[in-house]
Amino acid sequence: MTTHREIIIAGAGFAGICMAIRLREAHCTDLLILERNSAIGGTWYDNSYPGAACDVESHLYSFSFAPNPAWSRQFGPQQEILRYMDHCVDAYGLRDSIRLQSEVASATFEERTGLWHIATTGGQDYTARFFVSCSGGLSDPSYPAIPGIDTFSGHIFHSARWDHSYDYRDKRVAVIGTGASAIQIIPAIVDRVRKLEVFQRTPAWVIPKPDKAISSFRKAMYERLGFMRALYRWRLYWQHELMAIGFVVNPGLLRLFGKVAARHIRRAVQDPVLRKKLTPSYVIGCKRILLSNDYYPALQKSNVSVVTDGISEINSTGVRTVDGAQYDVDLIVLATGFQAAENITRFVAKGLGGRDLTEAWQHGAEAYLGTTVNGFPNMFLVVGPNTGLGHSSMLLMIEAQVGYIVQAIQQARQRSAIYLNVKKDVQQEYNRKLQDELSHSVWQSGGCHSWYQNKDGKNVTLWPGFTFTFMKRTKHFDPDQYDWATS
Ligand code: N01
Repeated sequence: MTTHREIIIAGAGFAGICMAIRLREAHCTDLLILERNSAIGGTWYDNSYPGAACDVESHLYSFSFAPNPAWSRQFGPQQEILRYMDHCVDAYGLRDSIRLQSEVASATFEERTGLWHIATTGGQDYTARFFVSCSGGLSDPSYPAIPGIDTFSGHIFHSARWDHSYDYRDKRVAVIGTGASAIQIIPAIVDRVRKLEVFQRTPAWVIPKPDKAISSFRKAMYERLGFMRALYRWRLYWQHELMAIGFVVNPGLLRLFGKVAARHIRRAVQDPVLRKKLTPSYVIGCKRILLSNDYYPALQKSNVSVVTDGISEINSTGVRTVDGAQYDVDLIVLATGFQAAENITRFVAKGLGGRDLTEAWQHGAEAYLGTTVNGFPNMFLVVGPNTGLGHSSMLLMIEAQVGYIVQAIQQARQRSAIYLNVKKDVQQEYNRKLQDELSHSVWQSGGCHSWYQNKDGKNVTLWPGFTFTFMKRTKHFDPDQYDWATS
């Protein structure tokens, strides 16, 4: 049996929840969210590893329309963020509009009717006039292609698929990778494990994390005096926006952060050999700047080794490096990141003339305003190509995209359109300018390769600028940028 809804949303993370809330407010109530997990939360459900917390302040990393005066810390822990998301789902009456354990496998556009046919991996079929992909930029783990990985006889899992049934206490543990996830996991487990081998391929720039508990007094003040909370959010917003100048306008300005990071490592790491190992050679900002106060202290504990020789193989008992050293372990944690620049949608999408989205994106994913793709009418992407941020809260971008999509759907309704399709030249020109701006950024010129880039080195993930510029671009939906099919 096929179920029809006017709008189907894939994913119940921050993007999907925001999309549904705003659509309902705009009286678009015939909608359904299909979520692959058995609970809502998206990346915040997946990433439940020990120590998981936000690295953007919670008063900024929350919806502008649903403030939470009760955040316990500057940087909320994962469980608290999930509770906030659950609260939003209930407060906005979305619970009944979410189908859990419903993973979108394919979405196929039918030109005659202007409908999307959506199939889930569980065999359910849906049709929808509008299809919104909110499947997230960081949802599919990247598993390293290390020879012999399948032969390991111990326990092995990815950081975003943490096996909580496994007791790692008093075990020998290897963590592969030293990115944002690893630097939270390592301090959280170090005192419980017998031995911790940290396999670092490229060191990250790490600056102190200005994290602390928010006092009861401040929480009460934010509760009673909403403008004080709003003022605080406003301050955080501009503090983060200033960083964008360094990322895209003048990478030289990042030198200040470079000094902070260099001082941090000088003060925190006494051993010159270890300090050298942990000091990156690329310009700060080229890869994500990490925030932590306990990562360097954790690495200096007596049960920890930082291994910088490349991994040659994983065998049945552990990890072998190119110098021939063998590290026998009970558990391997793959903190190796996500497939962010490839495989941007998590399902097969076929647009006009049966064209496959993967084929359309063979030279790198691109969209107009990160939201619509020529040849894929009535389809919208939240957190689509080049909407990611290196400097601030993704929720700012999500809210901007969602507002734009609501306007597009309202326009289509008013015109009784069968479909709207972004013009090819509009998309091309937009991306030409965008890539031109990116070419001056630290992400392209800073001397590193990061998950921001695809295999050809093209940056398909980040927005090259201030969030307010993106907000301005998406504030008003311009119907002239689209071809309209009407009956
Ligand atoms: O992943 P990463 P992550 N052999 O890609 C290494 C967000 N996030 O999960 O740098 C050996 O940053 C790889 O080495 P290299 C945030 O946006 C947010 O940590 O490629 N090593 C790197 O060290 C973040 O940027 C929070 O040389 C291998 C690591 O694995 C994004 O998620 C918390 C390897 C991967 O680091 C991803 O972070 C956590 C191999 N074959 C994450 N392959 C918040 O707090 C990869 N590596 C909000």
